[in-house]
This record gives sequence, C-alpha cells and structure tokens, in this order.
Amino acid sequence: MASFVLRLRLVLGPMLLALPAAGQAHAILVSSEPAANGTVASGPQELEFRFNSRIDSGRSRLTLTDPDSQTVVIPVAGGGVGNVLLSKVDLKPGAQTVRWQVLAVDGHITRGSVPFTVRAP
Ligand SMILES: [Cu+2]
Repeated sequence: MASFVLRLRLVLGPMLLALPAAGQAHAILVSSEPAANGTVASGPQELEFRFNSRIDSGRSRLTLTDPDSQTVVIPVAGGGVGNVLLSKVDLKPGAQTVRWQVLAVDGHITRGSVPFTVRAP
C-alpha cells in the first residue's frame, strides 16, 4: 500500500507540477466532533471528522487509543466518497486519542490525531 502510494506520487508529482491549476490539496482536517482537546460525554458517541477535500472513506482508517493506552481500529461508517468520516464508538471516561489516516481523491494519504477527554458519567 505504501509503495503503491509512493509510485503514484512519483507518477502524479510531475503532472501536478505541470498543471498547477489542476492540483488539488490533499485532505486536511477542518473540524471534528469531538474537537481537538475538547470534552465529550461517556457512552455511545458519534464521531465526525470533516476534511477540506473529498476522501475515499473505504480506504481511510480510524483508530482509538483509550485511557489504558489500548489502541483499536474503530469502524468507519459507509464506504463512499465525501468530505466527512463518521464512526460510532462506546467511550469510557478519560483521555483518548483518535488517529485518522485518509486517502484523498487526489491519491495522497494524510494522517493526524485528535486528542480529547471523555467526562465521567
Ligand atoms: Cu494531495
């Protein structure tokens, strides 16, 4: 997967340089629920990650690291192309971090993380 993306970049890179007007930005996180460094209630919650460009949600990934430093892959809802990644998880109180990795429609993968706190019930 990584080498495929690398090859894609090698092929697409010069094309994008030649056509600056056609160059699309890769996906950058615009906003999220919960917000970075924000607070959310415990229990079942919908998570939302909104990007500046369209992404292939079927080839994007979310993980959640819980207060015990356990990291699990969490489900990404749907499988289509859009600006938003959605997930639904059961959150326990404490410090948590969602790490996102998304494939933008321009073929570039970007990553980031959103740390937040879950309130005790
Ligand atoms: Cu890009």
